[in-house]
Amino acid sequence: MEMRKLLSSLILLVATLLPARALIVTEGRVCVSLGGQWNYIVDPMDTGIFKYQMQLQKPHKRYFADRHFFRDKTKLIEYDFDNCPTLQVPGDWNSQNDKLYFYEGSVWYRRLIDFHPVAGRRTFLYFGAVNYQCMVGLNNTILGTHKGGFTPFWFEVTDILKEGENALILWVNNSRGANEVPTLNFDWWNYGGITRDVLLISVPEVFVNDYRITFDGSSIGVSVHLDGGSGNVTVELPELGLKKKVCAGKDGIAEMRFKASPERWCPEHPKLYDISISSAEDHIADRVGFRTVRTEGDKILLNDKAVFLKGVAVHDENISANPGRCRNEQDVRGLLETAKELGCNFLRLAHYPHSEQMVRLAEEMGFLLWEEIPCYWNINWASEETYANAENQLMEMLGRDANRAATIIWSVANETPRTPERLAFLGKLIAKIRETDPTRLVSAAIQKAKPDFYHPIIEDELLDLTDLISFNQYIGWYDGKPADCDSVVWTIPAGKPVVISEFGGGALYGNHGSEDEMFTEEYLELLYRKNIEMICKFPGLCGLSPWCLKDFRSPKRPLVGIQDDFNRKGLIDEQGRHKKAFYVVKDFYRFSLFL
Ligand code: GCB
Repeated sequence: MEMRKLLSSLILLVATLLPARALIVTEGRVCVSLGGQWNYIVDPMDTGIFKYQMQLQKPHKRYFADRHFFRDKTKLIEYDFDNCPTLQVPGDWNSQNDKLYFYEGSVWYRRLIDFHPVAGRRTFLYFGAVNYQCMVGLNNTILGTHKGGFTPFWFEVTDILKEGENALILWVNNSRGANEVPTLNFDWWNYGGITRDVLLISVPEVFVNDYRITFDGSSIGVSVHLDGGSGNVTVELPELGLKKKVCAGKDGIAEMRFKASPERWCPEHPKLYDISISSAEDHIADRVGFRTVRTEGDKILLNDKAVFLKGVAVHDENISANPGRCRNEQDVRGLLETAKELGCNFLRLAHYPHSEQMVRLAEEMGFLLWEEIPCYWNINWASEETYANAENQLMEMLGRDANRAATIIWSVANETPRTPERLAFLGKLIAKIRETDPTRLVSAAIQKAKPDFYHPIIEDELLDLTDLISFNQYIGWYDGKPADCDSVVWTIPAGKPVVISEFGGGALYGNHGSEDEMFTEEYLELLYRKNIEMICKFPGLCGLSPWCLKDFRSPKRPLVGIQDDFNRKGLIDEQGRHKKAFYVVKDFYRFSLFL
């Protein structure tokens, strides 16, 4: 079998064996961050994988075998981690070394860990995200592999870590692939590397690894999962005066329900309560909000009241804070503060799962969230492997953010073609969400049907399966001129809430000129005025997320002097400077003009 295929089936196998449960990272966890400077080796020819005759060898034995092996026993004399440069982890490689700006391929990372085992404790190695796929080795053992660049995964390493020095080695590869999720073609920077936190988590033999909390309007349900055994579990919500002790069954699950009428979480009042969960030896704590969300006809009801989603779409990139992917809370805070200034109560976290820090901080600051996986444009709908990968990414996102009140929408796809294969694929993902999490709304950003320009039609079988009618449209940019917004007549299905998941255009900050000239701030300002006027007439309109908050890097945008590798559809530029269009949206949100 061809080497890539073998590697990819190995990766898939491990991915499907990952536990369905999340490993919740929250207060009370004893964590050591492995962040910092990691040695790295760029390996564009995958020398660590192939023998010189390109046959598959036992995966990466030489590379996972510590520096001593490296130095003394291999012929790979060129590959010496000890004298290699370093990269900051978390952090993508493209923004840390000019030579890696466009790099898509393999990089080896090594981090030496000084470890002292404690009797009776288990240790997990946790990765917030690694883009796109990786193989992880500790000392001489391959722990496993992971695919999908935006969701967390972990390995138990209790029996592998040893007293003293340990070598953690990762093979990370961000090559795009036709069968991958996302696929070959997408409009954002393919930042590679260990982009989110790496943690060593220490827990007792039997520990609380996951819990799920739900609220139905009159009672709170809590399901706790113990790993490693069973025993009593105590859940307490002190501010609500609630406390219960339940014995977990053999499966480690303890379920309980509390009658309660907590203050509701909502954007104007993002109230969070402390929750504490204890077992005989373990204790974790978290902050949780309580709200209900559902649709009724063409309304979205948050806590039984109609809500209008004043949104904006955001990428996980804040170049004025830090080049490349956001690395920490500081980086995402900047994005959220700008969205607040814009007057938003809603964010579309595009086009892949953002960091847990983003989701948690957004919740504290009172944003409703749309979260999505990168089934973007035209992935391989017919492939079972591609499906398994997409479902795995979906489940990892759902697991990580299951307890976030802010998240009200799971979205499965963006601008995908209307084919039977794609309908079957996305239909299956939607069924999986309904089965795993019936408490939230399901959506997908669709496209208008290829129409007569003046009579766009929203028509897609997928809309029978989603809770919202969400679509992207670019009248005034890819389609016609801003003034055309006055004359197009839309046909949009009735009966469900309509959320415009994208509209917008490009402008270079500071590029002033006539309203007719593309890429000027004046053109974009007019485009926004006209689009908002048009959109506000859509029956059933419940919200919008203009594309997008901030100019973002994209290799698809080379126009010299204007784009220079940035998609210029931000309301602010990459330095944070506000374009005129920002104020159009801000006024619209503040005064609810046209609504
Ligand atoms: C879209 C995509 C988005 C692109 C945007 C654009 O429809 O969903 O990812 O970045 O258009 O700028 O063309």
